[in-house]
Amino acid sequence: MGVRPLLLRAVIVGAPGSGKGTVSSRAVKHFALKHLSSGDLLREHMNKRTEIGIIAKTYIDQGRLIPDDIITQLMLSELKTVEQHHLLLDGFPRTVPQAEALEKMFSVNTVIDLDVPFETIQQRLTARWIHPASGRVYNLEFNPPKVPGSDDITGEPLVQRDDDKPETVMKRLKSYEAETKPVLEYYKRKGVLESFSGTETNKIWPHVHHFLQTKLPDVSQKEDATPS
Ligand code: G5P
Ligand code: MG
Repeated sequence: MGVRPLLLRAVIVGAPGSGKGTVSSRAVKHFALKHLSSGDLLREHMNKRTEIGIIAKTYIDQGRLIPDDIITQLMLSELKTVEQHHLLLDGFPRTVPQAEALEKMFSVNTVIDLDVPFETIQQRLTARWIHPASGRVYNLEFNPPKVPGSDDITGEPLVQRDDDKPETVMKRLKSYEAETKPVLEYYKRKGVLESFSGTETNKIWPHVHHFLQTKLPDVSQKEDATPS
């Protein structure tokens, strides 16, 4: 048997609205990795009104986490289809039991923690618009669509997420404190946690880019690490 190359098993962690999706979409433009977002996957199920989607909606609309067994089963079965690739997981794991279940499948070797103050986040989420089919994310101030209300690539209408209402955002932030902060401790003890602090993704991204370059070659044609 030959020696298997080390596959990147990365997780991006951060409070709701900290920029996980934005940073991930930049990372996939520069590095040959698969991005898997638990939130995007759940929203896909909700749009298709699958059994999981119907259950998920009752939790997401209240700003609560989906029960560990449901989300773990969903994500682990999805991960089996992309096992051979370098991976960037976004939004999973979000509790210590989820992290422990993931570790039974493979060992996470890189954790990118986006440390953004809560006040900054609350402002951002009310200005967020998304293209549901692709998961593309816009922000009216930060990265507005070229045509107001329309997706840049398909021209389809953009929508706001139901869970971006101010009272639901507060609940999501509380759940992050209580349930996801311990995941950071878990990965810190494992020695794989790298934290990036700041209030602007454009300032955080070059550091994340530099860090990822120590793990994988940049396969983009671009000279710099600025967003496109
Ligand atoms: P999600 O979908 O994983 P969250 O709450 O973790 O949801 P969210 O809201 O998707 O995370 P993000 O990906 O961290 O945020 O941030 P983003 O979308 O990139 O950026 C947020 C906004 O800010 C965008 O409009 C962006 O354009 C803008 N922005 C970015 N950078 C800047 C900047 O520098 N300046 C400005 N002005 N704007 C900026 O999960 C949703 C729900 O699914 C369930 C839970 O109920 C969860 O609440 N769920 C799970 N439940 C249990 N276990 C799991 N593992 C689960 N995963 C999902
Ligand atoms: Mg996201």
